[in-house]
Amino acid sequence: MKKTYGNTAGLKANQIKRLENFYRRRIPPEFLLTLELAREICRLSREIRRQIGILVNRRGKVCFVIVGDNKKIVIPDTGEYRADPGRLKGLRCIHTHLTPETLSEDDLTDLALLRLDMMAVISSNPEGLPQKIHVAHIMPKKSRKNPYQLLTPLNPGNLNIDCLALIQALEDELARVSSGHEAGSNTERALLVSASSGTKRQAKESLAELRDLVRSSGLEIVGSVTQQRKKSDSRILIGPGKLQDLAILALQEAATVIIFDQELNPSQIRSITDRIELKVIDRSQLILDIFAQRAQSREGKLQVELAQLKYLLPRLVVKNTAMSRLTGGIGGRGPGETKLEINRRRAREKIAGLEKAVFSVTKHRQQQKAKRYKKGLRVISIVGYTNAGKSTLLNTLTKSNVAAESRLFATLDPSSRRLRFPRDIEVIITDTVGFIKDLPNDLMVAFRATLEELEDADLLLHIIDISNPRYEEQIKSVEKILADLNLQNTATIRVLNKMDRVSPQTSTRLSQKLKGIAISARSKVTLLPLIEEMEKRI
Ligand SMILES: Nc1nc2c(ncn2[C@@H]2O[C@H](COP(=O)(O)OP(=O)(O)OP(=O)(O)O)[C@@H](O)[C@H]2O)c(=O)[nH]1
Ligand SMILES: [Mg+2]
Repeated sequence: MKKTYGNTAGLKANQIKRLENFYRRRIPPEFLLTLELAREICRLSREIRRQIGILVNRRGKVCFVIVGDNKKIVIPDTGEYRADPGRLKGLRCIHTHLTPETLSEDDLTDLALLRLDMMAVISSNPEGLPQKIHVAHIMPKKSRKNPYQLLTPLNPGNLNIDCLALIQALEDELARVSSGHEAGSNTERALLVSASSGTKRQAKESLAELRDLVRSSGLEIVGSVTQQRKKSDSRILIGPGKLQDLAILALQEAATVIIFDQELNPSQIRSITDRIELKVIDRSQLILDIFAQRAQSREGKLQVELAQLKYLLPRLVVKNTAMSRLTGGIGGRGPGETKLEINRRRAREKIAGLEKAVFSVTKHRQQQKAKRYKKGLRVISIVGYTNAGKSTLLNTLTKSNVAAESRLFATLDPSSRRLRFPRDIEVIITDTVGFIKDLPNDLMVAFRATLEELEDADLLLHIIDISNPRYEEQIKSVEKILADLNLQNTATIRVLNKMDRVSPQTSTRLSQKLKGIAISARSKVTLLPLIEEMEKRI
């Protein structure tokens, strides 16, 4: 016999037995509940003065019996039940209230967060006889104001509501509304969340960047939710009402992952995934994931995997629901499509191994560098925000073809080329990984070795995409990272790229304001002033 969940302390043996007996009951598929079962639940609930709830699957089987206190029940972890994107849970909850009242706010929250088929409440009169039954389900259509449908209250004598057909119609409608989503398709559907404590404008710009990141990562964006917070709620970052909106939107849009623009600490991830049954990742994890997809060289792969494991380790909690949802797809992808190892002990061992490996690769590279140094070649390094046009500039300058793409973090592995100036000086010019604001610390540490190459640069070209509305913030982020790397005193030329995308006036004005040289990295002729300046400085 299955055990009863919840607060059974102090119940008599026969009461526990009666509770356990509910597991034996079968409800015909068209019925919400049988009258007999309704009566027994109400009688017992009165007797023990606690709420009683049952979770019933679509075949009419009682799968969970729960006892609460006089005000609420707590639904146990139903994790092993299906939670396919855009589908309901396959379980409905029917529970008692001791005072005659309809569905409470908490009931509706549970309905949404747990994606229950339905939520029903029975109240009883003092004799323990069931009164009207209130039932709600989620609305499949996007109506932000009224995401729930309340059925006309049911008489306990008439509980044939064609229950199974109703639930199936609901699910069909959900599937239809979120069409475009093919069942079984591999593209993840992301719902973005920004809970910013900055200004509205900052939040908007940051979310725009998150969109670019998500697209670069190959996910589909199905919606976004924003909340402006004075002080972020340390537990779940967003308010309970917003979390509820989020759960319903995720269901309506068949989202498979929720991505926060803000970094979530381990306990926040846990609190959120305790409440909402969906994979939840943050911006840092998204960036790590993009890096994992892009890493080509052995060194790059090792560094990314190290960063991922270090990031995940403190988030591998005892109760493993948050992470067990992370086993596939975004957030669970290691470089080269290997699944991330998500066992704590093995993660630690692996980190130690990776650190050794990174060390030896780095050493090898330093030896190579020493050789180059002997030849006495000067080094120019191209740095800048991701997607600013660094690789394009390298290509145009040296007629090579390093992959340049309109996605963030196209380049991960540094590449070096020789460049001969008109006056016959030869230098080495290197392209580097792009920078981004709030670069995850673990990544920064992991890429330190790569970035330390920049120490050897005799000259830095800081590429700025002046056609990007966020260029000012991007300059600040890049300069901050350069300062972190102790490079603030290295000779630097500011290169204002993509001048072809702004008016000539703007480009002239910005050249003066930012004290830089405007170019269009795609067109060789625009590079002459830059080449001259480089030659002068070298
Ligand atoms: N219109 C215009 N587009 C440019 C220019 N320079 C680069 N681009 C485009 O901007 C996009 C990004 O260029 P990349 O050279 O890959 O940028 P990156 O700085 O190397 O980016 P990451 O490697 O991702 O950090 C590509 O689609 C380029 O074609 C330019 O001068 N004008
Ligand atoms: Mg690049």
